[in-house]
Amino acid sequence: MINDKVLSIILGGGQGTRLYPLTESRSKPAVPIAGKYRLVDIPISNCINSNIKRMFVLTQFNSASLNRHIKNTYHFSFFSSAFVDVLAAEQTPDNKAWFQGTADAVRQSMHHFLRHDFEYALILSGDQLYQMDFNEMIQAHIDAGAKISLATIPVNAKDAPSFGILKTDNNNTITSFIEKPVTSLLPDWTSPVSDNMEKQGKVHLASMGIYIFNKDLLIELMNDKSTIDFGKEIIPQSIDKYDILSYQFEGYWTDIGNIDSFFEANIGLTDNIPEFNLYDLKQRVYTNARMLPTSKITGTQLNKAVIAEGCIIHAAKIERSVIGIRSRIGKESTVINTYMMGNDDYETLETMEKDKPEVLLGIGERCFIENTIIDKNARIGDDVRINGGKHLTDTETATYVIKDGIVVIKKNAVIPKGFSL
Ligand code: ADQ
Ligand code: ADP
Repeated sequence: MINDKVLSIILGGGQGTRLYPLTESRSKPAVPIAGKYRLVDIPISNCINSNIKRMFVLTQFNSASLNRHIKNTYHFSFFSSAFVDVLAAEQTPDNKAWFQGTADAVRQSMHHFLRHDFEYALILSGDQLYQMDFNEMIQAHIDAGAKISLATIPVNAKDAPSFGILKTDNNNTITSFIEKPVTSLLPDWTSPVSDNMEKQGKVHLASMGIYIFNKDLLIELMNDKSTIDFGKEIIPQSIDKYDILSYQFEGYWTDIGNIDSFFEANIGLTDNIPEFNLYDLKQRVYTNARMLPTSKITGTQLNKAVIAEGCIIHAAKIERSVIGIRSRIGKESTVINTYMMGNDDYETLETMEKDKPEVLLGIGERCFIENTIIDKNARIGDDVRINGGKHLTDTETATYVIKDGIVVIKKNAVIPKGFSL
């Protein structure tokens, strides 16, 4: 079986500045998405669904929540060779630095990979939402006799400057590649695409940041210590030297590496037919099986609400929002266009009596919250009004950040009664 020859390497994130403040106290793979999952569950689930069961997650720092999540979630049989190992940037006598970029992260971890028997390294980004059968890509890689393959997708001119853009010949061999081209260069970087893609203006072929390398070539490339990134150096420098296959994908795929796209991807799950299908039992998304109680909802008008387990909700109205595990929302509150991540624990009557918190966990009574991400364990007092939107300018305080009009309430933040934004 080809998938036995594959080792998967998940790039779990650099400094994490683009998703700040969600990455202030956790590593990027541990960022909660869709009410009950974490970012890392997406590439791991795609691997499991493709029967690729040996995975490394490379991360800049080792967060307790990431390790706990992996340990609590991915139990494989004692008799299986499957594993998910987290490798954090480590200081060694000859390397005192953090991972400088994606290729550097792989280089610094090579000695861990080489302990395993594999022929192909499947390198994946940790911040993308998609469902893909990697076996088809691996088979295409083998059939084409390629040394490197890139998964590619047609994108429009607005999105193209965020990606590596490429051109191919008739055999889907990549002939040129440019990392994040400026808009003025785009007219020279179009590709033949299907009629459906052309109709949507998606005429530029982008790298999805999903790579297959033959093991021997990866070892050779990693010996050159001057290369830091796959997109900036390894791929452009390899074009003229090796056959690189473009494996074109036309399913749903989105990069969720910044606050705006992260927010849209989560809120998109409330659509009638979301582009990302969490209900496909053949392509399940796995996560920690928490055995939470069901959600209890009283007197709430719900419209396009995605509500995770264990919530206690008395709100007046929840619209186009994702409400995460163990969320609590008080009476007469309205939540619109919001992603509430939920809580790590419940506040019990005993702890409330003992700690006498001024503001309870979750959203209080008579609040109005719109266009907001509420990170885990936040406390939002009664009569709080948060009206996010493009009218707000980017800013940061101790308890929240505004980015692109989206208000992000920080993890564990306390927003006092009557606060208004
Ligand atoms: P970007 O996503 O901008 O472009 P990059 O910032 O290198 O590239 O991130 C790729 C992945 O690696 C992300 O999941 C990121 O979190 C992770 N990562 C980044 N630095 C890391 C580090 N030091 N240690 C561990 N993980 C790290 C890339 C390609 C483009 C392509 C897009 C598609 O360079 O060519 O079009 O992905 O999204
Ligand atoms: P989830 O996947 O449900 O978000 P986490 O692993 O982040 O779970 O844990 C949620 C909370 O549960 C943590 O913040 C912590 O309070 C508690 N917890 C879970 N497992 C442990 C553990 N092994 N040790 C200490 N606390 C834990």
